[in-house]
Amino acid sequence: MPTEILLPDPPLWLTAPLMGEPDAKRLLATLEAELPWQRPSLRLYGREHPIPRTQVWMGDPAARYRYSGRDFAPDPWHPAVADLRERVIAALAAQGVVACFNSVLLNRYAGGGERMGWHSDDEPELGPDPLIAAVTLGAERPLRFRWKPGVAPAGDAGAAAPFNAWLPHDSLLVMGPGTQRWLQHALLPRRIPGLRLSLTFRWIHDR
Ligand SMILES: O=C(O)CCC(=O)C(=O)O
Ligand SMILES: [Mn+2]
Repeated sequence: MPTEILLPDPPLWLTAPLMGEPDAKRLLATLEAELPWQRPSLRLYGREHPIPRTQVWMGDPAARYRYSGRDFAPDPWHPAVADLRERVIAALAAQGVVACFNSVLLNRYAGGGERMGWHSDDEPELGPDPLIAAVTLGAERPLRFRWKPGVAPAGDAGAAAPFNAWLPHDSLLVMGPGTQRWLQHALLPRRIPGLRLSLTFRWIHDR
């Protein structure tokens, strides 16, 4: 599995292809057809805004997740997603990384206009330095990263600049410890047609 290191510290790396065809294409079609994709509204400055994508929160029953003032109870594991979790864990083990995940946020972007704004995955229930594994299926789009104020690496200006991680179909992006502490990421709108799904595997701690 060819792997490209995008950042050494915090560790950020991309593996592709993850599963190969026809598995990746079949998984995309299964998730698209069988999951209960939802578009919840989030409250911002007293107003409700439907999120600019659809999503499913899935995981072990205890893996409840809070963000933007809402509490999401997980859907039970779909067998295809449970299989993918095992594949991701095996791919990481082959890279010398021991990881476990009790939940996954699945995001569905119907086209280039659907998006996710700037954020870090730094909710308290993820723990201080989570490892998050993100699988992409469908349209290749860039996940954009920017350093938080005051923590950009010293040296040439280039090292401190925002950068894109282009995520192809059937790829695995690993955001290692420190990524959420030091960087933000966003899936910005782009004139790139086509459906894209992402599955971000996480470990949710008990509160
Ligand atoms: O769709 C993506 O690649 C990013 C998803 C993401 O940042 C998240 O689920 O927290
Ligand atoms: Mn994220």
